[in-house]
Amino acid sequence: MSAQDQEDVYFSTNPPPRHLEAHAAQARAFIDAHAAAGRRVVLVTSGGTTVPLEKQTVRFIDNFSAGTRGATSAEYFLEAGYAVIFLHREFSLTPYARHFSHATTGGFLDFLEVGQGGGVSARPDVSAKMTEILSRYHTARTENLLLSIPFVTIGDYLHELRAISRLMASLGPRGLLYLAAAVSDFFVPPERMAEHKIQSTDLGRRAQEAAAAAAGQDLSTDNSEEEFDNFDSSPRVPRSKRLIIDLDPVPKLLLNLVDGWAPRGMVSSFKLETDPTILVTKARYSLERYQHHLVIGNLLATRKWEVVFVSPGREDNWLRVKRKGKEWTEEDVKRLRQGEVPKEEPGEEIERFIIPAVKDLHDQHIKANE
Ligand code: PAZ
Repeated sequence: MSAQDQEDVYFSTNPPPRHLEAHAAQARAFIDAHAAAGRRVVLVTSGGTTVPLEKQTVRFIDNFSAGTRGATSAEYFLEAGYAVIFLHREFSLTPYARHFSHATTGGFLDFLEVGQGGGVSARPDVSAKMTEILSRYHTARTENLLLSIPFVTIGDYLHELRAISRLMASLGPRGLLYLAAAVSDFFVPPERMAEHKIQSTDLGRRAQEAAAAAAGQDLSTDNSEEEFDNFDSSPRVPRSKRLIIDLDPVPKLLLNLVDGWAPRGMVSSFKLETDPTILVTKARYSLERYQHHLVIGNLLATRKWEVVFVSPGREDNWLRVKRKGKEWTEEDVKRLRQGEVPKEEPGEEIERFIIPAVKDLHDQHIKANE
């Protein structure tokens, strides 16, 4: 099947999210305003996509991503003069709020206190930091530089990504797509998805059958939405004891994005691996397969310490953060590259280095294509 056929099949069989049209209208207005002002726009995708197991979803498959990379990158893009569309997993980390919303030392209420006059104020020890971050946030909001659009499922994400990328096409080479979301590779297609909560016991199953019988349906022969087993072969242990999830591959739509949705924009994607021996090879493979402009490789364990830029016609470029009070030795770097995490926390945010390096490549992309 051609890439276009795969796209058509996927989008015609997987329903769009409820707010797609409203989100697209917001994105269009945002892009038009910034294009008119000659400002660059970046689409940052962030966080994990869920894979629902039921249409009325109680259970879903998820992944580890909290959206740190995307939310942090969005802040640095704003600092670098970009307008940012932040397409993110609902309730994951967001720019600026991230400094207080997901702190390991407590929730955001822990940063506040009731003053003597009864009003609420920031705790004195965080007041300066909060003032500075709040002021950056207010600038982004009042100058309309940050548009946040949420998604939840893999289907929502792909619909939103296509709609917004197509709008980004009007920016030509000045549009930048920075795809940092952790996107599921597998999903349950709608025709094999249970309508209701999957039952774990015979009792639940019998109750569903009784309800179906009362409604004049026979579930034993009917392969309708009430049939929750999405696996084709006959199970060896009773249904009441097992849940077999048979997932289809999510179509690889990056080629469609690069060729069709935003053909003149700069497209950079991330490649996540856990095995250090395959990271660069997989990043290069991705670049060759999708013919885009940049793959940023990172290892799960060391992603806050080091990344590698893989781009056409250039040497691999490793970016690494400084250590607190120490220099990197050759031996340290070797261990890091093998996925060994230093004991201390990173001395700074690696996005501080990633974003200027991406911007540099974007400058070159604009020069070559405008
Ligand atoms: O959200 P986070 O900061 O915890 O993780 C970021 C990341 C590892 C998901 C991102 O850097 C990334 O590699 N995204 C692409 C993942 C993929 O290969 O699909």
